[in-house]
Amino acid sequence: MTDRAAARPSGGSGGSSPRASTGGGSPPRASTGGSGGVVPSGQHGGALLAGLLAEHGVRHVFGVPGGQTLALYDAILDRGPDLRHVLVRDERSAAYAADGYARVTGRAGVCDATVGPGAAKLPSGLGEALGASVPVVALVSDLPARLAPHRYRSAASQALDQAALLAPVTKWHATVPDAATLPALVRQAFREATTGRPGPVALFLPQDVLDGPAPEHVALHGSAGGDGGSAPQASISRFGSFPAFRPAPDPADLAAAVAVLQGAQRPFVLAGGGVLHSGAAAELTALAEALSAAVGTTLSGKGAIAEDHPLSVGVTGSMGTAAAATALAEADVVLLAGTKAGSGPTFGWALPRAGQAIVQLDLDPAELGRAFPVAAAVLADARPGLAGLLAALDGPAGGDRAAWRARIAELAAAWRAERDAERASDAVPIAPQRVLAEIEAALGGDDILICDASLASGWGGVYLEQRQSGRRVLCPRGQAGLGYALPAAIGVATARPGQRTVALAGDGALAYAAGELATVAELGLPVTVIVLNNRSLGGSAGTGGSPSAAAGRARTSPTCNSPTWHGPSGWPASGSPSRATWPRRCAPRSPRRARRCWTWSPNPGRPRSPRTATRYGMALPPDMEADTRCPATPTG
Ligand SMILES: Cc1ncc(C[n+]2csc(CCOP(=O)(O)OP(=O)(O)O)c2C)c(N)n1
Ligand SMILES: [Mg+2]
Repeated sequence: MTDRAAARPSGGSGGSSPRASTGGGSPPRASTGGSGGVVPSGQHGGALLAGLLAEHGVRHVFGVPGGQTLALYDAILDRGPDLRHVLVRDERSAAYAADGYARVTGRAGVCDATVGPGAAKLPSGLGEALGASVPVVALVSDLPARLAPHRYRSAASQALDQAALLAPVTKWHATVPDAATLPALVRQAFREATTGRPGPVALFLPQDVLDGPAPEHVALHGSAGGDGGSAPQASISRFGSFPAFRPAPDPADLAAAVAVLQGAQRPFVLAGGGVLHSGAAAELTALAEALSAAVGTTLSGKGAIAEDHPLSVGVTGSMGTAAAATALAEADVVLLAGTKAGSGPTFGWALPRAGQAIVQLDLDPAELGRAFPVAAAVLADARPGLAGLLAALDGPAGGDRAAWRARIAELAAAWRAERDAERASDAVPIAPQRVLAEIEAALGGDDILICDASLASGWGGVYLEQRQSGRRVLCPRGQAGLGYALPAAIGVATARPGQRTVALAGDGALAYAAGELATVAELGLPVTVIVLNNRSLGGSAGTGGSPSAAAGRARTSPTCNSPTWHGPSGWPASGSPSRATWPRRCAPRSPRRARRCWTWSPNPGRPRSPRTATRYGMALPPDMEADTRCPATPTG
């Protein structure tokens, strides 16, 4: 046992003694360090777990300890600096940090939480990762076997049914029954997280498994050590990254998809986060060029194409650009690439609409045709899928699309002109559009902007032009929970200490994560926090509604984000058509009024007509208002 392990209180808040539960086996010893080799006899389960993390290429673990996880903490210390623990202020932050870390590294993010109250903080972050298909491995301690049967009578005050709590926010979860099974289940956890559609997983680790002796002679497959002569290294380490495999498309499916795409006069590609997960921006751009297709992205897919590319129309949907909305409405064929095609980017599934042929490419077979009926479907990882489509194009695609290219250029130019006029604002208090222009000017190509939920995502998605492809702007679109940006920035900055990371949050969102300011300061992370303070929970008021949509025309800015709508004063400027419809009691002019804002609700019980749907966050092109397929609810 290391000194640290020897000194720690047995059982911590769980109050159990590891020796009691494991029969007082031989004391765990310090690990050997390094990332491979054979776990020497006499080590504890925590050391074995740390070795298993290392064999998957894990460098950082985000979390908050409890008495039940200290063996893991000991082992991480022993493996430093190759493996480091990042102590955050809240397990929710740990999960968000692991999510941000995964999004920018392409490796599974890892977080830890202790049994009961620690586990209870994880669902926000794991839910975000589930919705955004991000691989996060949550290591959650559990009661030791000795106490587990007493869960029903509140053993150790931590008698939570953790599996039931985390099941809805994980792709897979398992309890490790004993140390002998630990290697297989840790490896399965990474396999589940990074294969197919990536997602979060939870591994429940009873305290006696972590504290008790590890099995003898477990071979670890690490980059720095031997593999004990068993499985080749790549077979395990690849599951630390995603996509762990890149399924290739079926040629017959490619041919069918290409037949639809080639017949298009006005093709549009809607690219989602799957394209970035796959690192397929180059393939997407090449295909769009070959097709002369307009390219819009979801917020999660921002960066799938450089936004100054002549075919780019920016972000689509209720937090998107007018150019994207109009191009999508005018297209005759739409390729959905690596996107769930959820309500946000599709205007509540109103676009694409009936009559527009849809081709869908996705890694998850269950996605194909889920949101929209499709004319052709391709099951593949985005990179080989897009490359396959390009290769299958037979000669010049669909004849002359010069008119469509000109139309795309016209829409993009009009949008940019309007955007730039807004960004040039010298209003005081400062308009968010200008804030984004300044951020754009200040950031280098590799720097990262992380937007919080609510209006910050719309501002960042639309008013920062990302001129380099790749994942440079992160938005929490999996769950859209407030409080994402700062902890995710901790994950990003930990992964990329050489780059600048900017967290952009509303005043409400920052309050969720304010404790993490101390983490940033303590660790000296290169994180800048910018608060868009409108002194209100602006976006919660029905996602703001769209003044111009209510007036029957397409928006030219994020639906919910016009400063005349939700600006720093929180009060619509005179002349806004929204003035008549916006509930005046949500104007946070005074603290008293701001308080009322917290309780305002857009008649949740009342069924919504298409018109009210547009008022609560939809920005449809002019002829679309009566064709809303689903009165979408706003998301933060
Ligand atoms: C954890 C969580 N709780 C509640 C919501 C609902 N919600 C959506 S937007 C919003 C207001 C956000 O206010 P702020 O962060 O100040 O941003 P603003 O919209 O004012 O720019 C709320 C409460 C949410 N998305 N997440
Ligand atoms: Mg606010």
